[in-house]
Amino acid sequence: MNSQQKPQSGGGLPLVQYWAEQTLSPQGLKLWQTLNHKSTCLSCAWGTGGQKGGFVNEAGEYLQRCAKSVEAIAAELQPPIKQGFWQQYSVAELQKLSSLECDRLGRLSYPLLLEAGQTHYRRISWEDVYNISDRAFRKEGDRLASYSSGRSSNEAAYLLQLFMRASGSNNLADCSDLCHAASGVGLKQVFGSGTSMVSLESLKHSDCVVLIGSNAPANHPRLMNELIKLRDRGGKVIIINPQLEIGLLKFASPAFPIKSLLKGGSDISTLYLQPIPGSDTALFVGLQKTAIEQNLMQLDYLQSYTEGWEDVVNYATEQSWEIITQTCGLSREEIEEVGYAIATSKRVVFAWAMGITQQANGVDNVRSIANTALLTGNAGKPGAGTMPIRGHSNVQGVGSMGVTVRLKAEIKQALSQLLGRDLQTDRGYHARDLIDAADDGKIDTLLCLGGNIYAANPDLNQAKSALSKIETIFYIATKPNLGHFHGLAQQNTLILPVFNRFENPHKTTTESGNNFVRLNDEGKSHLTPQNSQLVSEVELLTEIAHRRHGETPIQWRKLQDTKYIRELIAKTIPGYKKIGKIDDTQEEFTISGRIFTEPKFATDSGKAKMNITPIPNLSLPDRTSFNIPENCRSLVLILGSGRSYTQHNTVVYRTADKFRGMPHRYCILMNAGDVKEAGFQENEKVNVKGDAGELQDVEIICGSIREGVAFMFYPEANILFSANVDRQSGTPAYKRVPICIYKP
Ligand SMILES: Nc1nc2c(c(=O)[nH]1)N[C@H]1C(S)=C(S)[C@@H](COP(=O)(O)OP(=O)(O)OC[C@H]3O[C@@H](n4cnc5c(=O)[nH]c(N)nc54)[C@H](O)[C@@H]3O)O[C@H]1N2
Ligand SMILES: Nc1nc2c(c(=O)[nH]1)N[C@H]1C(S)=C(S)[C@@H](COP(=O)(O)OP(=O)(O)OC[C@H]3O[C@@H](n4cnc5c(=O)[nH]c(N)nc54)[C@H](O)[C@@H]3O)O[C@H]1N2
Ligand code: SF4
Ligand SMILES: [Mo]
Repeated sequence: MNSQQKPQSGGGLPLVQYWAEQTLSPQGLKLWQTLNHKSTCLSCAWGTGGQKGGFVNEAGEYLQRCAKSVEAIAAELQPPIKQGFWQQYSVAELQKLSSLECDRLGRLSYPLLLEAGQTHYRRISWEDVYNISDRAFRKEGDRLASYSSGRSSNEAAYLLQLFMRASGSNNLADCSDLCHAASGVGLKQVFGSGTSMVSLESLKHSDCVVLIGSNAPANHPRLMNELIKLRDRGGKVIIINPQLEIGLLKFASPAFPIKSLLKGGSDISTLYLQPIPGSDTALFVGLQKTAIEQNLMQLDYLQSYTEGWEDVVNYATEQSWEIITQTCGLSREEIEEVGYAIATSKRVVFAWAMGITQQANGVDNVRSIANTALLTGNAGKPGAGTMPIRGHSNVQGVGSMGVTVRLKAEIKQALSQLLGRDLQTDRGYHARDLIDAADDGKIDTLLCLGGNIYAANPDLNQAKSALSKIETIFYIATKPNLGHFHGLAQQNTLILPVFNRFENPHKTTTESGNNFVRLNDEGKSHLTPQNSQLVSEVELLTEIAHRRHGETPIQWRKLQDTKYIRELIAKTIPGYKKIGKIDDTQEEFTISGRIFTEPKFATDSGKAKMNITPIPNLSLPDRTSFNIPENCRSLVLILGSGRSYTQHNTVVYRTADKFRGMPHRYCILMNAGDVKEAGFQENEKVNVKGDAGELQDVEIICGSIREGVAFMFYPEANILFSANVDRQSGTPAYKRVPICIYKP
């Protein structure tokens, strides 16, 4: 694919084609039924769907389902993996499969066990599973751990943490540790609440959105409708991203068919800045400096509603423009233009995703955005505020339920009472620490509620070897993934098949990124008792807990009726009171205490707490530290690893990314100037080396990316690097990885 063939807008035809292919396929009818099922979309946390039907967003607007949603459902509607498959293929053979091939095997349909010394997974009964779990969880609490992903329900997540805490463990690692942890930590420090303060309704009143480090056209497609509407009402969209993502320039949304057809899409960005990766704090200090120098800072607001603002103002004043511009690689004029646009808008929403959080200074990045919002009076009023754009469809709910190593004091107290024991919450392994702890032989048992802890982590070889030191690993999943074949335990690896969200035999709930709780109806699976033995996550977790802890202090089996779990949630989780009655009222609701429409925040004093955010000192190793052969063409680059619209995290659905013109998974997107200057050519195959590994035959693709920067797909790229980790949040710096490309 050459650059002329790349689409001229995001969204549009490639996605419509996909809709058509899927919905007209033999499973098309079931797909339509599922799209209309009253449950939230499986894919991202924008939260489309729920009680009003599959196509409705939180504001009750229709036509809000995107192709990603179809893709996720289509994958779940696959037939069960063929009888005899597990006897036929050894693990060594299964390890050769790609992510896409793993997913295409079909649905998992009965429990599987791989024992030490065996070459094949084999079918076992649920009774065998519970016997193994009973032994595995009778260990010291510190040596037990869980990992979870954001597709499970609030109810399953609540049970997971209750069971782990009842077993004496605070090792509740979660995919959010690799994702938005920096947002939670940073926002909590500033506002006393770690989630978005903006509701979808509030977003509709904004006159300026600053979208930072997010590829929303691919990853949160229905957010684009809000940006299109904002532009239509004369508002501004300011993009901050080292890569020119085509869908951020122009986006063709099916919700606006006329514009899509006649104009090839709607204009999105008003201003687009391409900073050096990892430098956003410098840019935001520059935006603050602009507001201060141009007398646009909201002094009355700062004095009335914030603390610590003097330090922040002094810091921004003292930093020279030279330091700021050198660090972020943008000119003073560019920064001032954007700073002026923000400071003169009336209601600004600051929204961000992984470009901000997956950095060695992720928490500082988040706080520098919050400081900028406060300095311009843009927090705590309708249409304005800070809005982390969350990833997995229920990742935020999983965190709200207490699946975290940083348990809120109020939840801790309520849970201690419920469990009749003191909870250990001082220590706990988040996702990165868990891999290191396992590597040090400190973990005996790991329970994975979904996800792919192996492929989501940096340094795949380390992840593999660390997991192999754990005695027993339980993978609760709907479909096979790379982790099931590479992340093998020392003694017993179990894969346990469960119903997905739209199949559960009971009601469940989920929480969107904008704090809206949805109710999901009971459903039915296309897998029948004749060809499968699925259980619900809730049934599985309650049974494991019952076998381990009996009936005291909790009657675990009673919780198989999820209504009782919701009653416990209502009693113990802040802001969730309404969930206790949701079965009767059917009323979906916004969690209380999180959306700030007045400048009174959730801190002790009610004021926002501002602190300086140091400008990072960024550097890159030179080529000698990569130990590559001398006298070959080479170039050191900053790699950002992320996703294509045709994958969902570690699960690849299709190989090409048409929007970026990347025809397959082993491509490296580079700036054409860099390619030329270092003596390479587009489509040439090169070696890519990081501090932990190397990939060969990676094809160079030229794209709209800042000089000195490259982009590759994860999880393939995770073999390359070990990643710096943000000290404050534990998030790996997946977006600023030093690499060297060379031609041996
Ligand atoms: N189709 C699809 N949708 C998804 C997912 C998926 O895998 N596929 N995953 C879901 C999940 S779990 C998540 S967390 C979200 C992720 O959603 P995003 O965060 O939008 O996705 P990423 O691809 O990780 O990259 C985000 C953007 O950050 C930019 N970036 C890189 N470095 C920097 C930097 O230093 N500064 C700035 N300002 N920008 C930078 C990249 O160019 C890229 O455009 O998507 C969710 N939705
Ligand atoms: N280099 C690099 N690495 C990254 C990132 C990056 O940008 N760059 N992003 C990071 C981010 S943001 C995230 S969130 C993580 C993602 O990390 P994870 O959440 O660990 O990974 P996923 O690929 O989303 O997990 C998918 C698996 O979940 C299982 N699953 C799906 N639905 C269900 C269900 O209903 N129940 C259960 N029990 N299982 C289910 C399926 O088996 C599927 O294979 O990766 C991180 N890793
Ligand atoms: S925007 Fe997100 S929640 Fe909405 S339909 Fe698409 S994937 Fe689902
Ligand atoms: Mo994520």
